Amino acid sequence: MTHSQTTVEDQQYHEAIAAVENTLARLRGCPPRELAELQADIKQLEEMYQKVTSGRIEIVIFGEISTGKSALINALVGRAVAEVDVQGGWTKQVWGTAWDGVGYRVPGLDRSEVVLVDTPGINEIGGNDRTQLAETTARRADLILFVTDSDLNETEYTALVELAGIQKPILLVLNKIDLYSEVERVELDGILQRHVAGMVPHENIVHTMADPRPIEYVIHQPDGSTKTEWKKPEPQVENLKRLILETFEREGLDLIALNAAMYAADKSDKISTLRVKMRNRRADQVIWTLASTKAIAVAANPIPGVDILSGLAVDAVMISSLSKVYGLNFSMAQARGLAKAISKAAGIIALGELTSWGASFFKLVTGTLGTALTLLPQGAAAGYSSYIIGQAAKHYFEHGGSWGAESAKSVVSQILDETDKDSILNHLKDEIRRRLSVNRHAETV
Ligand SMILES: Nc1nc2c(ncn2[C@@H]2O[C@H](COP(=O)(O)OP(=O)(O)OP(=O)(O)O)[C@@H](O)[C@H]2O)c(=O)[nH]1
Ligand SMILES: [Mg+2]
Repeated sequence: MTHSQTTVEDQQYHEAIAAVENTLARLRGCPPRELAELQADIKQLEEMYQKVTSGRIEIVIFGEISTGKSALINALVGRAVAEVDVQGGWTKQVWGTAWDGVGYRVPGLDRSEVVLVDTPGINEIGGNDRTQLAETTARRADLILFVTDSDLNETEYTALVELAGIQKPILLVLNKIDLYSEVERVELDGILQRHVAGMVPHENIVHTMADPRPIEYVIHQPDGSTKTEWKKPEPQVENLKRLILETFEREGLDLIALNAAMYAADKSDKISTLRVKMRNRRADQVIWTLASTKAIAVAANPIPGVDILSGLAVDAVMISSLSKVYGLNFSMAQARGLAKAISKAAGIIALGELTSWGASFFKLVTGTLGTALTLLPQGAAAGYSSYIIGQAAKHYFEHGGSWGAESAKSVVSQILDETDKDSILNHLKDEIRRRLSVNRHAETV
């Protein structure tokens, strides 16, 4: 991959290419654990690199089913490249076709081309998939054609709002105007203008006939008689083509440059978000494992005063493991210190207060385990307090090993306020069940 073919002297354009290159390098340099989740992004960004360096402009066509999106592609290209059908939901895949006849190429880029991208109707693919597919396709687009054949319904309006949110130029195409009288067209135009105000400027609304219905022609014969014949009028998409060309002439290079830069920025954000997410997931794993360890240990060691009952050893291991997740390697002594500080700050969680709900919790667990644990609601209390200590420690490590502007006490009470005891206990119960079922010695607890 090289962009040596470019003779473009445009700083913004070269900055955009550099942004894509840097983000690609950042993506490829991610540790293996992250790389596994970023494969699709790397591939997409490589494609974006190809796109911007070769000067490929993508026009993506969105709209509800049967509004004439595929017909519009045929009309623009001038031959039947796309399948058109009266049956709604005909186009199933996003696909593209080169629009050679457009007569535009980004100045200075020899390999530059314009591609028309057809998409399935926005109300065709279900729920999340639809949003996902539309989102990825729209993010690559340099120019969006939104096709409708009447006033916008709610689905169309929502889709348009989403598209407008990604800051790409949008042309609103009112297709099938052969079905409306002149008066109706003017009226519809006014309604659309009002409905898309703030998203699509008036001059970007355009009327087309991509595949008009046949009309009856009267033919005058040489012998003076007349006959009628049904014929399809020629498609009318010239004004759309003109508008597209004007947009390209005005900002062709800027469009692909801005687009690539935004795309790279999105991917870069994604790495950061992924890091936070993965770190969070690992931290929670550590917390659940050790909170359930403590619950079991406490339940199995009912003698007050035994160190394990205070849970300090387990909490210290938890905190030291958490510190590693956040790249801060706490020694066991440091971890103990932090565990103590948090427990002290959390002094409000008195064991007594927890025993009442703890009792019912452990009865549930012992349904499969015999009777030993029934007596020890303290186990549940211990697991729960570990969870709280773990969450507080997480906050501490997320802030680079400090309580930030807050105190340990306010952090802990905030966590307590935000924590739903029942759901924590249920999760803990599942965790304990899971652990006991994989541990064949569990029955002897
Ligand atoms: N009257 C009229 N019908 C049109 C026009 N353009 C397309 N159609 C008809 O509308 C129907 C749907 O056209 P398509 O191009 O398949 O629509 P689409 O938006 O691609 O539909 P999906 O792929 O199903 O989402 C076909 O029967 C076309 O002949 C037009 O300008 N006028
Ligand atoms: Mg189609």
